[in-house]
Amino acid sequence: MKHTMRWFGPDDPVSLMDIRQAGCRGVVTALHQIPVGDTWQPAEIKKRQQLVEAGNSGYSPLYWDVVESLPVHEDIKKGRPARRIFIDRYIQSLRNLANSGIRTVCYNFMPVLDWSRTNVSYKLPDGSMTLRYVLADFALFDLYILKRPDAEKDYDQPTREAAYKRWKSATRHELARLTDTILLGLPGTEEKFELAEFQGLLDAYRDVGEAGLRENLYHFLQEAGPAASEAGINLCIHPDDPPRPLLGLPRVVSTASDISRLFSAYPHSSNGLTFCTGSLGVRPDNNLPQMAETFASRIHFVHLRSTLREQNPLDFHEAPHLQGDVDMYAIVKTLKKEEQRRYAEGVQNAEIPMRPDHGFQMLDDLGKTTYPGYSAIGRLKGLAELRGLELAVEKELLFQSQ
Ligand code: DNO
Repeated sequence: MKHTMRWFGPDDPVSLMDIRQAGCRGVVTALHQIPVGDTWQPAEIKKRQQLVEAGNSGYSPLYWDVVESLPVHEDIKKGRPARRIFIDRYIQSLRNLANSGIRTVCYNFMPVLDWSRTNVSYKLPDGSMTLRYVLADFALFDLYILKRPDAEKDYDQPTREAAYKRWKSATRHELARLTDTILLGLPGTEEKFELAEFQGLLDAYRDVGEAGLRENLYHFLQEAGPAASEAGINLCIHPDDPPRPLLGLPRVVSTASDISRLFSAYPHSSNGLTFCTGSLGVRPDNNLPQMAETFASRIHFVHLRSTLREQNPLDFHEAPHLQGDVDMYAIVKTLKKEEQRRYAEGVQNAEIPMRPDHGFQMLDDLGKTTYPGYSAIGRLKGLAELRGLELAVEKELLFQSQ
């Protein structure tokens, strides 16, 4: 696998030098400064490429390998008439990226929110910090802070009771922190949603529903897919995180069946997947090793990370990369076999870009402010472990083939 790291751009406290020292060559980045829905112009793309390549001096030269993300405008997700304009711009951005030599583009189709957690600094007994999602805290926000109409029916009695208890005992500071965490804007931005406008954003999906969101995703793929294929771009959709509906919003990229359906909407290999083990692995009914095998030929980008379901199986926190509920060995083995198949068949760019997804905040990073999940040392630790696993799997496969 090609080892890559995410870089949020010039304002990222983790530097390109850090990424170089981690032993990566591929950089995963995006033009976060461009408003969602605007075209990524060739000059802006070039500028970022030059920035990434600026410090290159022989050993471990860096290059912009993967776009994460080229965000999809909400009007496309909602199927509004204006989607025509935004899809055209999206296609233009894809062409501009392809002309600059960038061929892997990650995106997601989660309405309003990207990934969601209830705590981005959950302290573990050893003092390191990780990301956590507790359903009762989410319900607390939904029922007592946002006060979303009809929210009650989305939670069972024990969750509602737990949410009420937590709400009664929480301090103002704790409630403010929870609100801020849930309203975090898109990754790579400092922006947050405002509580007052948030309900309006959710309401706009009331008439879309699950079937509508699926239709809109398939429409997007049928329009943008052929342009991607023609330009030689691999689109890779990122699954929902967590993989279930939130705040009354539908989510349609959470299970194996969701993924099969979106592949059939435009059955070309450029309509692919970001195999994010941390997102998909939260659901016990997602059999990850099996999904990796089923979808292997359509996996164009990999996020490796593990989660651990807690006593209430709807709660989880992010675990060390090789621990938790994800069978990382089985997954890495399937991905390595897929690479071998691609090599054998002479597929161009047979190596699959992989990044260690998230990492604990630990050691010297504890005092620093970084994007949640994206401090340097925790990700480096994850990457180091994954590289070791990969090497062992490689040797095992070699041994088996002799
Ligand atoms: C979180 C990330 C996601 C991902 C987007 C892709 O850490 O994995 O925010 O970048 O969903 O569109």
